[in-house]
Amino acid sequence: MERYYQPEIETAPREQITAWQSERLVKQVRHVWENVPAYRKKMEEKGLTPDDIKGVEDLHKLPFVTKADLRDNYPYGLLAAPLGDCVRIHSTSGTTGKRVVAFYTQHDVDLWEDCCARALTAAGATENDVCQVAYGYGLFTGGAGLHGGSHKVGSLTLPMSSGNTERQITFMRDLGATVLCCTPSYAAYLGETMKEMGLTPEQIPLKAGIFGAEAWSEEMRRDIESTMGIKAYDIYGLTELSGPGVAFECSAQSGMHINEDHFIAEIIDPDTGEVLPDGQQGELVFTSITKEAFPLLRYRTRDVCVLSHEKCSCGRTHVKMAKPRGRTDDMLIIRGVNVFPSQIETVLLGLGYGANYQIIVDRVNHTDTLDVRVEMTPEMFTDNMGEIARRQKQIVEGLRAMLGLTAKVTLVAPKSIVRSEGKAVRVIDNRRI
Ligand code: DLL
Repeated sequence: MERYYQPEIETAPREQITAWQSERLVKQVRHVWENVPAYRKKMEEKGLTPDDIKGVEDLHKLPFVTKADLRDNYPYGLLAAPLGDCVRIHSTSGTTGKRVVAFYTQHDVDLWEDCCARALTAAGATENDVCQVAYGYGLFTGGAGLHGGSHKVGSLTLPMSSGNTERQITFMRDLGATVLCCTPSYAAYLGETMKEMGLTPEQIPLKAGIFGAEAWSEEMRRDIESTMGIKAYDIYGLTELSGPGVAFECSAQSGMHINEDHFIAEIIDPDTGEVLPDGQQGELVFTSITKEAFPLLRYRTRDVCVLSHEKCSCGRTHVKMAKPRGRTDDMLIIRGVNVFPSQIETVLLGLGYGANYQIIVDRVNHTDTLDVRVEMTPEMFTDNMGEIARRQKQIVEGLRAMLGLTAKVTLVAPKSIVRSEGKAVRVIDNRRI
């Protein structure tokens, strides 16, 4: 039977959800207008006052907020609550430019943890579970978010943080951890290490995993599920909106329910800014309607995704987002062709490789080059040159069918590509240097 953390909210009828959203949006617009001069200025530039926003139907009138706005107003410029009311800061893991700093009141932390508790409950966690949190703790939101959610559910929480892989496995076995929270790439690494230690899925106490913070494919899900003998659920979020738990997967494992009582989602055409209908792919835009300290109106996430309002078998009524394909800023343009790293991953996993690969893009004689380095699995490892050449050719053909591009593929020995304990970095684009 499906369990919910907050059934009256998670299964509310559409009219109720829209009513909540309208009421909260109106309040939020007034809140930022009164407390954040930068927002007021942006609205004034469009000739808007809070009176122009009477409900969700007026959302499209509001200006977008972009990462550049966050940078320009760093660190306190978009703070909408008195500093004395704020209790927490988190920050993005971004490596370029200034970090984004997000603020939380106690109320914001509470609502965020509720969202994570919904995700954990949807993955089957209860007060009788042992929940191992192997997302990083600190400025990153992964550790803190799932940790708080796990407390709310009442699970016994193991605050492991990421890294120290053998110790993770020892604790998991000694304490009988049943739920694992970490990035999918770290889950794959943990699974690989368990296999090397000779552990079979039956010897691993886990039953579920909650994996997010980076794009991962269905093939990777199947690999992790079979290695650990678990159900692997996706979870989505971003620091700017709170952290993990903006959306999460349910038993249907076919997209993530967006917590619509806290966030209004839109899909827009990234070039024109036009709002697109359900089912069309575009850039995901969120408005946070319950946050006090750091509310964002129409924030452009750069994540490329599709929304669906189709009825879900789990009974939840909140809109679902498909797995993000990647980010508009992750998308590589190689010889004019748009390439998402996730497409390359799909080809590799489909041919039986793991998620240990590297994509190297360069420009030689004014022409883009695409090199893909792929690790052989221990089972397929060989030094037979004929066999290696056959396998490389097979990948080249798979990539050509998927992308319409010819790549140079190099198979490398097992364990030669460095593993990630957090978000994996798989693309090296030398063209920008
Ligand atoms: O990654 C928050 C998080 C922590 C989510 C733990 C899930 C689990 P940031 O570091 O600010 O926050 O990065 C946000 O990561 O805009 C997406 O591009 C990407 N991302 C997050 N979750 C997913 C996912 C956290 N499930 C950025 N699938 C987002 C694909 C994801 N991409």
